[in-house]
Amino acid sequence: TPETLPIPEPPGLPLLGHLLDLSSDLGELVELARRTGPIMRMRLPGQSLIVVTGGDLVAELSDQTRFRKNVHQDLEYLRALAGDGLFTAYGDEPNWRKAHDVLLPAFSLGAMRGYHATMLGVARSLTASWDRAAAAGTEVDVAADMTRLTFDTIGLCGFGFDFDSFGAPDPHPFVAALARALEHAQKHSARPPGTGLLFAGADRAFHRDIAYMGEVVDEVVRARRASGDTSTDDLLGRMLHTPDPVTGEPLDDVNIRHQVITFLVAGHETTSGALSFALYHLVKHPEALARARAETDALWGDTDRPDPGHDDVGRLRYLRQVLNESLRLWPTAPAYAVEPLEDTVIGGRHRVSRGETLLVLTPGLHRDPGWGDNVELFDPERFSPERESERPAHLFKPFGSGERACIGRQFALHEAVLVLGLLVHRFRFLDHAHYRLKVKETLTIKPDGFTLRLRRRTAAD
Ligand code: MNH
Repeated sequence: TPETLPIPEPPGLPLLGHLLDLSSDLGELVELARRTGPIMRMRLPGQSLIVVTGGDLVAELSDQTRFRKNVHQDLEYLRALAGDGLFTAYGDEPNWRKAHDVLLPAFSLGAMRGYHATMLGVARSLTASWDRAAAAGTEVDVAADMTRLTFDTIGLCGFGFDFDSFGAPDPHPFVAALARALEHAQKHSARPPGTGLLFAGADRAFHRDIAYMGEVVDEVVRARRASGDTSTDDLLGRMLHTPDPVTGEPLDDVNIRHQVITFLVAGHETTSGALSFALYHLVKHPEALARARAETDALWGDTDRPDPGHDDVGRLRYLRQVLNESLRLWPTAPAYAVEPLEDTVIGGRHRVSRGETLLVLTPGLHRDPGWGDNVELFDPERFSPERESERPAHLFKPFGSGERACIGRQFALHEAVLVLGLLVHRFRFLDHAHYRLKVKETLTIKPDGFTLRLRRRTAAD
């Protein structure tokens, strides 16, 4: 057996262990990892977890013959909401494989052709709303509007359901219930031990919200069944009418409810945050913005109402680099966890046990020295084709890893690049408040309080 060394552990408190570190600010946790090393052990009341940020270690953890996704305590808690849906399913739960096989074709690169027109329609609701803000001289709350956009997009592309977030002043009650439930789940993970009773009221509200969301989803499913529509063009149609190749059966109704909620959760916050951070970086880096804008001008000239086709999105290469670089610095789902299939040694010297949580903290990984010296610098050139081919594998994991990686990746990228293209082509962004980045953490991250004023571009600028 090789010599093994204990995993470094930052100083913690006697009873709370590292609870305060883990529930504090993400930037501080990344900084703690930077000081402590590529791997560190954190202790929580009743459990411990290992935080990994080193590129070599993450490459090792990406070996699916030795590691698989770990459903840790926070994900476990989300199962109240998303059950055995794709994101929260255990590795050996039969419904994971079944739903994965049924849904994977709906997320292939080719499938984006089918969603493009719907995505464009929602993007136009956003630009119309921003046109009004530009004309009135009012500011827009970037993250709030990106959330309206991504929610409506996944609602329509996934289930033919229109939340109409740009039409109504208040969010749809479903959106409000979901936001409350996610906030509750987030707070839950930071509760000190033994304080459960204090939260009884909040727990009841959480379960009320979940019950309400279940009813809304069940009604959408009932309406689709009653309509006699058996097409498989959207996610719901696929789930209702595609037999699983192995069992020959479609997904059951409870599982479909869990999947719909999963897609609504997973499909909007992360993409909305990614769009918001990308706009933030563009606003703060005029040379990158100019280059992105030139790229859209080359495609769409100075037409007032460009009509981007599906293939145009693939041509916005620089904007795609901007988005990647933005996801490097601020990966909006900032961690994923794996567990060893058997007791093993990692990095040639640290013993880890079967089933133990190994949390990959991606903002830390994305600052590994393998990225070069200036890891804090926003530089979309890191994602130019030449530089990408030189980079070691496994240093960039905004979408997780392996078979449990993000199924919605192409969907998110198509939607985000399309929208960024339309926005930089149409508007000048005025950083009226000299915004200083403040990251808001829910289960995902986004820029907090980022507002812009807008001006429509004219043919001359
Ligand atoms: Mn997504 C899993 C990040 C957009 C649906 N997503 C993951 C994981 C990460 C992630 C990281 C892996 C989590 C884990 O290992 O525990 N997702 C993102 C980011 C964006 C994103 C950064 C946008 C940018 N995701 C989307 C969109 C959808 C979606 C859009 C749906 C339309 N994601 C999922 C689902 C899973 C997932 C479903 C779980 C997949 C599985 O385990 O089979």
